[in-house]
Formats: sequence, C-alpha cells, structure tokens
Amino acid sequence: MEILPLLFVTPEDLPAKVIVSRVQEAVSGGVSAVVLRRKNGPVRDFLDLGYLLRDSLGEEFPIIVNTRLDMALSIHAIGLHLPEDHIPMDVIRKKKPDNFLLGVSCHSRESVMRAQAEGADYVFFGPVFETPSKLAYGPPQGLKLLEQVVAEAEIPVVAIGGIHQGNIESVRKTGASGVAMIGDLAYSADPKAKAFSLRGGWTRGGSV
Ligand code: TZP
Repeated sequence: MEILPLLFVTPEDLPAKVIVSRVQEAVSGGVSAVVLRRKNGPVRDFLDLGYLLRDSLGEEFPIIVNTRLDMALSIHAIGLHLPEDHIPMDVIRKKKPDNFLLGVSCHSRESVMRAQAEGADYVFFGPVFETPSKLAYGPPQGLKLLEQVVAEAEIPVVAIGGIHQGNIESVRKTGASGVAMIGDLAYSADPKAKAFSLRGGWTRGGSV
C-alpha cells in the first residue's frame, strides 16, 4: 500500500498551527500519509485541526483518523485507525464507505492475528522500541518479534514506537510495510529534510 511507508502521527502537545506547518513540511519531504490523533482536549479543537490539515494538504492527500469515525467522515479521511480494544470491526465494516481503510493498533502477536481475522486492512505493531509516548504499554516488543509478526501476518504491518533515523534501517530489514512516527518527525528542527532522509533510506532499501 503506497500510503504506508512513512506515516506522520500528530503529537498531542503542540498548537494546531505548529502541527499543521510541521506536517506540511514533512509531507513535502516524503511523508506518505498522516494519522490524525488527539486523545485530550475538546472535540471541537480536534475537528478544527482536522479541517486545517485537510485545507493545507489538499483533498487528495491521505489522512487516517484515529478512533473517531465521525471525524474521519467529516474531513474525508481515507481510513480509520482503531485502538487494540475496539468495537467489533464487522459492525463498522458494513457501514464504511468503499475503499475506506480500517487499521488497528496492536501490542502483541495475538492482537495482530485477531485484527487480521476481523478484516483489518493493516495493523500498527508496537511499541517496537522504548518511547515516552507509550510507556503505558510496558516493555517494547522488539525487532525480533516484529520480524516474526511481519512474516506471519497476511496484511501490512507498520512498525511504531521509538523509531528514528538511527534505527529505521533495522526496522526496514524486518520487512515491515512502513513506519509510523511522532517524535522524530514532529519535533525535528527540519521536518522536510528529516522526512526526505527517512523516506529515501526506506525506498532505496526496496521494500515499498
Ligand atoms: N502507538 C504505539 S507507540 C506510539 C503509538 C501512538 C507512539 C509513537 O511515538 P514515537 O514518538 O514515534 O515513539
């Protein structure tokens, strides 16, 4: 799937305008899709951020929305990303627009297999490495398990959690379909250059 090699997951703790400008820069450097994620704060702020992003990226750019189907439909997202603990996917599947992607965050091998059996189009697997953004999920899953999950899964597996320029090559070697990142893109001094080098290394490796 061409949208999966390099995903920018939006951070929580930056103002909307800063998020939009960093996303825009990173997209011009090669980010393939944006995952719009906001767990805290009023839904109106989430929606405003969604509209700002849609306006700045244009109607065609792939945006996936975390958790909220109402939000995904409002900003013409290409898909919905669900937490590991989600309502049964067949309920959503029946209602979803054509070509709309459903992804699931998975924090174990069993969860990946469950999401696949339910009909997920792709999964996020992680955290692969230690990351302050996901300390709640306990110890990192590690590269070895990522590689096993990638080999076993029949749907694309996107690695997430603690991924940066210094370890992305080791992630690419597992055969993962892509990486999803917050920190290394959102807090970079130069998101365009960062995205360019992350994406370039990934593409040169030939796995997308
Ligand atoms: N799911 C698993 S780890 C994570 C999410 C949303 C956070 C990834 O953030 P970072 O900064 O790229 O480690």
